[in-house]
Amino acid sequence: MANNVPVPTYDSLDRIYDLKSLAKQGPRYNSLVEKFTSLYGRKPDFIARSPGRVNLIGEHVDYSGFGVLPMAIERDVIIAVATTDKDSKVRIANTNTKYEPREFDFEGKDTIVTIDSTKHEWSNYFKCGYKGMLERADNLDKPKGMYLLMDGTVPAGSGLSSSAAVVCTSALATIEANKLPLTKQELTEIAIVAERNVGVNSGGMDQSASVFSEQQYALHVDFVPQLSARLVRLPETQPPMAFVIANTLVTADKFVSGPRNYNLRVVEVRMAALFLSKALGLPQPVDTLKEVYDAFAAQQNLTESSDVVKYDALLDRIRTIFPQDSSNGEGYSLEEVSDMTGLPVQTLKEKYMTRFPVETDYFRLIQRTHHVLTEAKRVVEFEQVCTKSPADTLEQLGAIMNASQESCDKFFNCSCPEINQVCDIARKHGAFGARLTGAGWGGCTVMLTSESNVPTLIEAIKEGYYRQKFPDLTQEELEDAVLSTKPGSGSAVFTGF
Ligand code: NG1
Repeated sequence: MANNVPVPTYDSLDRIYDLKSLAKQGPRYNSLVEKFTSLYGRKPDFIARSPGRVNLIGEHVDYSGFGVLPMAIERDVIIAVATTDKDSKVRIANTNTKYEPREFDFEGKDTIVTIDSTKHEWSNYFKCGYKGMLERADNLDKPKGMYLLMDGTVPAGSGLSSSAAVVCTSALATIEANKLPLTKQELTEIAIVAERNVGVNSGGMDQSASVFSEQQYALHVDFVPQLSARLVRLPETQPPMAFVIANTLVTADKFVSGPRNYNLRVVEVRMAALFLSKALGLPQPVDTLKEVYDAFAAQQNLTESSDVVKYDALLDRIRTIFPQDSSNGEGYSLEEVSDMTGLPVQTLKEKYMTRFPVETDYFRLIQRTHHVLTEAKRVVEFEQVCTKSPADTLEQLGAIMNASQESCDKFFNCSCPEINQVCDIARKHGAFGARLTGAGWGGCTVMLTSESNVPTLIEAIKEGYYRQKFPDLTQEELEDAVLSTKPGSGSAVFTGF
């Protein structure tokens, strides 16, 4: 796939959305243009657009260096833009009146614009994209002034990457307004770095999915040796497939639960990689399970073999390699990890537990390794089913998603009762597969079903989950909590109004 191409400009919405969505999207775009015109007294020059995303398979494998398979969703952020040469001021408003209009000035080539990341302020996300872009624009002394009106349909804070959608759209609006010659790859790289300005250390999956996706395709994103993305066509099935996303509305605050959840998992898989490199007699100690996987394949002369063969060989080899723990299967104490890796306890603490604190009595290296390797293998298998498209494609893809959920729950312990409940309801109401998506411990689930079953499935989740657990949700909150989507297209500029 060509990553070094400019972001496309379309003059027809059917290049961006599924035909069935046009009846909704057409009026939405018209209304944006009308509101823009009445707000600023002129028509926009163009509309920039980037979508949110959902990860289909490949959970908690990215920080071990393995690839993931997200897709863009239809929900997106669109920004209508007009430019002026009279000044370099940016005026930004939002169709959602909860977000008040803001104005800021270009502060010169060094600062570009000040972003106060201690404040939870919606316009910061626009500033991120704007600043990221202009930092790269060496030949531009004075950027255009901009009039902007934003409309977003990706629910905020739901695990669907609303922030990446805003940052990518903002960066794209800035590129287009100033006629900067940038490719999709550059836009993605800038958006990744730019989002760190609001204090989020993002890995790159979200921005890649937002920029590179295409209708009908998922996206295989690799992180090593460098960030790269490749389109994976989702097969045309009979019945046609659809995805439903349901937010459990249980929020896991990463900062509060990090030491016991996310950050601890990062430490456990790194400890496992170090132990395995020693136990397998690999040429040097390594930090990630992907490095273990690559070095083991080389050691066993499997470099030319298929990925599935390599995963199976490694999984088979490590089945008996971990020592017995002294906690009856709870996991290893720090002292035991010290014996296994040959690093003194103090060194382990400094290496793994200082920058991001972790809280635990036991390190569950066997279970975490099993999850990561089987999940990375499931990414490969999911892609293979998509490519081969057998008669029972939906059943096979669903089974892979269910196996992922089970592994997340049993081996990675990143599910929770609410996620399990939503997945159970889904499977009983026509989902071929259902799993958590994103970090877990709450957040969103994704389900694979047939297009015709979408209303039944959504109603079953509303009835069996939301009306029981969150009876006071407004209609709008409910529509944001559970939604259907198809693999949507990535960033684009629209001029057909
Ligand atoms: P979410 O919960 O979607 O932000 C997080 C990580 C991903 C990945 C998944 C688990 C951040 C910003 N994102 O995703 O990189 O590790 O968990 O697969 O930390």
